[in-house]
Amino acid sequence: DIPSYKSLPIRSDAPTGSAWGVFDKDGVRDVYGTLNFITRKAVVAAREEIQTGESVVLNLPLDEPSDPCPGRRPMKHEVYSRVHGMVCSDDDLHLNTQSSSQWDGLLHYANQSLEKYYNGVDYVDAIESRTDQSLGIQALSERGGVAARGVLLDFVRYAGKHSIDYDVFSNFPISLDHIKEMITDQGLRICPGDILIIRTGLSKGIRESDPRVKGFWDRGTHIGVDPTPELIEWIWDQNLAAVASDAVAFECIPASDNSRMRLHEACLAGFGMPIGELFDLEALAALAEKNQRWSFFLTVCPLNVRGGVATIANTMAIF
Ligand code: UVW
Repeated sequence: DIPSYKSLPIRSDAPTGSAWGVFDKDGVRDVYGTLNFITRKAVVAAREEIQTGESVVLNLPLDEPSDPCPGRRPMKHEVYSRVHGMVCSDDDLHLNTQSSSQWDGLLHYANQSLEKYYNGVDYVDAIESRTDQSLGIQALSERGGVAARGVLLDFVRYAGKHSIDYDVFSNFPISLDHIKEMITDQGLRICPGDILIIRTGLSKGIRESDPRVKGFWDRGTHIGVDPTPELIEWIWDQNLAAVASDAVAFECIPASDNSRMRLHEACLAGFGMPIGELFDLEALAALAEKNQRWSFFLTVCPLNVRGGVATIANTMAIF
């Protein structure tokens, strides 16, 4: 009995197209959003995806990209040697959770006019006074982490096949039609509770130290899906648990209508759907191509930080 996008919202105080209240149970306000689509049955079914036993980690090295989004400090790593006077070492990490491969949690982006997060949690309570940490990233650990079926749509492969010439350092918009055609081309089916991953090719540029990675923040144009109303409706109606890509923000910036971050507002604040960004999809794509299979078992073990806004990706795919 999940309402279709056209039936949203179900609460009169909720923004247009939001899922506030959809997953509440017995008067208890939900904090897991679309992760509720990953039922136990869906996890058990997803184990069918494990066939060869090959696994691949989707995290970039934590110090990549070396030039993170402005305002985000790159990771600092210090090693302490001869701790306690023994041949024994510790290390300290100072990092912004969004400077490398990451999952945006539900406290990352609010509905901008209401200044409220998913399910109506208020910005002041969650971030300024810290009196309501219910949507913090710790919630993912409390629910037992994330294990699900993952599907990869490989736009690099698709563009090669269809002779689409695109610049991965521009705001090239990946459209809903592209997505549907990739699903057909790759012989995929999308199931409720799936985590949908789109490879744009940006992680190839980052891994290969493409000089254009430096300064791409100054250019301010970022590849990703074009967040049209039709695309947002499609994402909800697939009952996806989460979306991710190797792009900076999953959505292109600016979008084809010049808007910015509309998908962040719709997914994070509206649906309660985590967004994965800056994933390293190169080894995943190679393995998928070798096996000619673009679905896999996916696990995420998020940082357990009370009231945290995001987490380093800690994501792994198993074929
Ligand atoms: C951008 O950096 C543009 O996106 P996010 O804040 O989600 O990382």
